[in-house]
Amino acid sequence: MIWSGARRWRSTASAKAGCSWSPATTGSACPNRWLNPAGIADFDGDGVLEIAVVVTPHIGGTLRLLRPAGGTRMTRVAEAHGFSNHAIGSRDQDLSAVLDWDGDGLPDLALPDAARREVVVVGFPGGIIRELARFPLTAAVDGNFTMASGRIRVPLAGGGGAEFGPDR
Ligand SMILES: [Ca+2]
Ligand SMILES: [Ca+2]
Repeated sequence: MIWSGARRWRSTASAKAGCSWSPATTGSACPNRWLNPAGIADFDGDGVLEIAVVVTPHIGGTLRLLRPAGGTRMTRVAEAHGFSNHAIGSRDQDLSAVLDWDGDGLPDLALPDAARREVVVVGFPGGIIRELARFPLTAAVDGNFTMASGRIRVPLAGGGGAEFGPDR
């Protein structure tokens, strides 16, 4: 099962150890640690769904792969710095896409870098974040990613757009 941008997982809580995970609430054990979900899939192929989120996407966001550990608890599987999937003041929160970029049968994740001037595609084989591709953009990402015919469409500031797809 793969889907992205699952808004019901929105939370103001950090998923780091010691902080509670509180979907769809504004209360948090760790204030000012907002995170934005990027995708939900069995990213490492172990039969269990993981949740990819970007923690603090406005201030040097960290991509974090989390696995439900019962109740409201989450286990951190992996993380990498340098990502952002939300711009301050924007209503668009789906700046990411889940697809099997490298054709290995495992879902991969495309999302902007911290400056939202590049699209980065990462995979999670073995629970380790691995960069698969990186595409510089002519302008900043300015809206939700969409998928069409297996390719990612990215709106850019100024009204343009970019499109990416795996070369297979
Ligand atoms: Ca899994
Ligand atoms: Ca893959």
